[in-house]
Amino acid sequence: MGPHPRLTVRELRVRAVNVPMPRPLQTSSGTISLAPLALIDLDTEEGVTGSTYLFCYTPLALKPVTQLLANLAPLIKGDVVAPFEIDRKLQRQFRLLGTKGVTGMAMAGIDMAAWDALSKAQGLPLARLLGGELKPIPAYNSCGLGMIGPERAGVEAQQLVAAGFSAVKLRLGYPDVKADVDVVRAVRRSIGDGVHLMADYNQALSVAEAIRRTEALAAEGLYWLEEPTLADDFAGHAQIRGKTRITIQMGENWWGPQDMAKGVAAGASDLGMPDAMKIGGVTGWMRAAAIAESAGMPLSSHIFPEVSAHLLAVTPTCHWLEYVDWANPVLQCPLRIEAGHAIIPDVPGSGISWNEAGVERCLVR
Ligand code: SMN
Ligand code: MG
Repeated sequence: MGPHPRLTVRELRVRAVNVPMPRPLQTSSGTISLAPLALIDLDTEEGVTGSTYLFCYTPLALKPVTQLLANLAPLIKGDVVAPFEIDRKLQRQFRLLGTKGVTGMAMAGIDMAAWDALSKAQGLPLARLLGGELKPIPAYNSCGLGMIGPERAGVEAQQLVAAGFSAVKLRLGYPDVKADVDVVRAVRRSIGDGVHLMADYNQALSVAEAIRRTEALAAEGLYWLEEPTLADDFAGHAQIRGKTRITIQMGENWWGPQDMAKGVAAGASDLGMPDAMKIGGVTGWMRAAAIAESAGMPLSSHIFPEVSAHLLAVTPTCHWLEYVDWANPVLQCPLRIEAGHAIIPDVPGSGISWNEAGVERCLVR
């Protein structure tokens, strides 16, 4: 093999889609029934295109995100595809505005697309480009189990396990703790003792209420309890963690590795689960993985299963991949799950390419 060319940014193309979710997700902080995705294609002068998507949470944020990406395109046009350098440039660009929110999302999208292009140019799966191997990653099924009450949750939990998983995640935050406990018991009865059960409060509780509810849930065998209180309240999470035997999980709302470092320093959680977008793309994740390694903190992923599978493969404290199927209708090759593990596709890049017919169906014009 001869030397490979340096890649140069030629164009950034962005599309907006609202993808209907097979199972709408009722969380304590609102229901999500559409996946609002910004689809990003970073074209290079050398003919390689890097692709990725961003999850915008609400259709209200979809256009602002794609618009910001379009505004950034001229800024990086002609730049070498060197994610660290692009990150440095955009961090400086947004120093005054800040990089939490839409700005950080757009930056992460560019970063993930750039890494996808780099690995395609080398003919390597992203995990291999980063120095890893294509190993199966343990995955839990997070495709449903919103706040749908004990009866429906019991039925749905069985369906999620039947898809080949040995772990599922349940959303909590009912009006009272008895209702939370009832749902947990209904799901446990339905899946049996051999399946791990994670639970997620999506920031619903005050610290005092969280301490009361963790007492009531302590004997229910939960594998972890996620975001019992406000995500940026690290001291509050540390207080809750100090009072319960339940393993506390958080991280989907860490905005970049520095934010994560503060949470780790505060002892806010036992476990971490960065979101590939909010943590700052592949570049941000690699730095987060180093923080987790030095803290001895098991690291799971938050949504974005396609790129997260590659990232967990090179994470020293790799724990669980959160499997969601929300982007599947717009993907040419959805992530495969076998025996409860995500199978990293043996193709150049992250394995994300568009099912154009699906994109057309969901396109927001
Ligand atoms: C979640 C993820 C994505 C959208 C809404 C809620 C949830 C999770 O917090 O961890 O799966
Ligand atoms: Mg969560």
